[in-house]
Amino acid sequence: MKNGFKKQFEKNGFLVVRNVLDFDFDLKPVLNDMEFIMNRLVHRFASLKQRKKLLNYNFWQKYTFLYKLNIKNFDQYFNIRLPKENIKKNSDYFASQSIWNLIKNKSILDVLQKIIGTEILSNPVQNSRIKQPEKFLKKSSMNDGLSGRTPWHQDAGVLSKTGQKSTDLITCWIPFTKTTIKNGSMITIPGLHKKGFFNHDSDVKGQALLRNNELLNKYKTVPLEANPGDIVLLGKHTVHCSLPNQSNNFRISMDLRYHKGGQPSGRDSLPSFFVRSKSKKNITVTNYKQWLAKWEKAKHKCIPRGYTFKYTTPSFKGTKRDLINLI
Ligand SMILES: O=C(O)CCC(=O)C(=O)O
Ligand SMILES: [Fe+2]
Repeated sequence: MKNGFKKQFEKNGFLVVRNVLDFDFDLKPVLNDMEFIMNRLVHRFASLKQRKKLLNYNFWQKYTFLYKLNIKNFDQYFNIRLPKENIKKNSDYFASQSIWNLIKNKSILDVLQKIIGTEILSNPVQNSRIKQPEKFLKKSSMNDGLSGRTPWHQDAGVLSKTGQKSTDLITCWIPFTKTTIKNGSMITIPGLHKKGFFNHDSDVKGQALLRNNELLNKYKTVPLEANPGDIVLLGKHTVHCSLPNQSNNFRISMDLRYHKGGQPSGRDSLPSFFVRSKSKKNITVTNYKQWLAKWEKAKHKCIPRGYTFKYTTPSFKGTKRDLINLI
């Protein structure tokens, strides 16, 4: 018999599970590491005279100061994943011990196990998102999913063709701040995932964008509001986007992903490894340094071709899988 979590997840395409994580133990370390990165950026980009004052700023003040410096690819300093393009030997990414601990978090894996079973792989499609109030955001970033609004999409849209077909991807969205409609929670349309994968295009930012998404306006959406400690699970066909941050505060989240053992990751050149299995010998990455080594190895493999992954958009050549023909 199906358990309650699985039933709800399959019915709605999403599941909000409350109080899975502990703020001080699981989440605060990631925020501390983000602040550590900011301190390093202060050392690198601020004048000697300003440094002392800046280092005493709080998280938000530091971020705001650094943001205004127009540092190239600023989001990348805080993003878990390798840059999509222009991959070089010294390309950096936010792969901290605190994130490794989250990926392996027992309580997260216990929830996932109820949905996909005991054989669970970490999927390399992962992001961290620091979203300041939209009123402070540069216009050019307003529709950038890492720092602004995330456009309508299904997560299968960021996988390779093989992944789109055969990966049961589960997104585990983790809030580090209270996330509400006002500060840019995600919204979704329950049940629409049952129609399968719709055609996506690339938007101006190169992000996967659901074709004809204006048709969704007639649907009633559900906000995926959550508190630190909660997790939000999404399926690969769950239609979702995120609202603008219209509050005066920051909204920080991370999206980790997992898929079923035996399936491809959908980003074949990047690390994918068992985080839970009945067979102990499947668990080959057991500590932070091994995880980091895997990412570094993947990076070096990607250097000759210059990119780490590409979205395969449009997802379908014809119009048969366009939303307009399916709803
Ligand atoms: O947090 C966001 O803005 C969007 C996240 C998202 O699309 C995802 O986690 O799949
Ligand atoms: Fe998504």
